[in-house]
Amino acid sequence: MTQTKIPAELIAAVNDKRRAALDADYAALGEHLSRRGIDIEAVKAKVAGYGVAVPSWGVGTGGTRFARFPGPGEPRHIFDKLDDCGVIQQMTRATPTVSLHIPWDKVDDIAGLKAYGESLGLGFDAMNSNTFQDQPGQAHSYKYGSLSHADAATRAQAVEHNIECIEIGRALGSKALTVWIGDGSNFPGQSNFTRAFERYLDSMKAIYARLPEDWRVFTEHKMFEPAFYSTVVQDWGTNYLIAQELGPKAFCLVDLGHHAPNTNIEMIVARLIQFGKLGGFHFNDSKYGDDDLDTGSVDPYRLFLVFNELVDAETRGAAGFDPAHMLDQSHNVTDPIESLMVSAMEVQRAYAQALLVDREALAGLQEANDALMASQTLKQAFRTDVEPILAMARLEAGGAIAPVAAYRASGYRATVAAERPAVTGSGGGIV
Ligand SMILES: [Mn+2]
Repeated sequence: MTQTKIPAELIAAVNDKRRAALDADYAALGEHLSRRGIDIEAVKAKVAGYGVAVPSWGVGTGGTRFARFPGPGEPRHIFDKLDDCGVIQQMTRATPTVSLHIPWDKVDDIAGLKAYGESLGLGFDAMNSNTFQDQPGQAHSYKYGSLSHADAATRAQAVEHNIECIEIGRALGSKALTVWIGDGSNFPGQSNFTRAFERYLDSMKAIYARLPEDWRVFTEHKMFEPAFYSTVVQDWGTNYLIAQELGPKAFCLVDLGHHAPNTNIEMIVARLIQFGKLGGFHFNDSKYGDDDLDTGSVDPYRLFLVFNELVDAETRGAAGFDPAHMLDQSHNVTDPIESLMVSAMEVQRAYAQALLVDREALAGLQEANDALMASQTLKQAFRTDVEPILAMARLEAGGAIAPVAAYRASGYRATVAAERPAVTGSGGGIV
């Protein structure tokens, strides 16, 4: 029996008030879509089957390098974080898994953690290692790098940490490890690009050798920060080389915020799919850099265009296509639970919109070099308000028609604020 943090009767009461309007909107959209030759039930079934993982660190208030302004009821540890993730899943029915960060989420009783997740209806997605900050009592510092560090003992320590993440993940039922390193340089000449990358590859090969048979490893590129002149894994080209060097269990992870402004990310996605190396996503949004804003909050069209490539690959049955979907955001001025619920729905929305693209028509327009109508074909799908499909999928799965409204009505934040005394310095936020 799944434990629910918010009474089902409360969600049902809030839903009841919106039910008639939803039924009418769903019927109207169904009629509209059927004129376009689209079966709304088929789209809804796909949306209902879609899930995106919530990052455990996302339920705490994030921060910038200037300050962090904690909110009330901050989770104190991974069990509190799982409670919050359980609420997000209960409301949206779009986030069945959680992505953990080690050592922030490390516990002695891993079996107990797994059971607690299961009791909330949550599974465990990709494990995230952390060699971008030092932990208390650590023998070697990562100030000048981790997996690519000039010192062999520091590299060995970072490799060992990643292997530990695999072991913990294995006990939790996870099937993937995500590796992002902060390694790089702040000054021209500080680091030898080639030697640093050689050392990184050697370290990653040692980690790769310890991957269980049914596991994948995702490497995540990032153009800058915390290193401001160069990073060792700076772009998708380098990331692709890594995946190629390591072998068939290695894939590239695309964090939407880890590129230069205006980079054509959907095209990167298409390339990685074509060559069988798209591992997955960290969804977020940005205006200037790695802003880690809520997914779809700044540029929902870009998110749609990414999903357009994913649905294209899904439709044609691209070989080895099985990307992992995760959110990776930092919430500075919102209630993290609200942001994560809205973001999960935004990802679902982009998926639903991409499912509406008339792919046969689009292919014909592309062949005929009809640029205007080809772009209009995408726009027609993007402009369609698919909210009734998402809301109906949520309702039928036991979730909320309007998750934020139901969550606010529940008073969950005030309840946990009373139960959880404010803590300082808990791992969480700035990634
Ligand atoms: Mn990320």
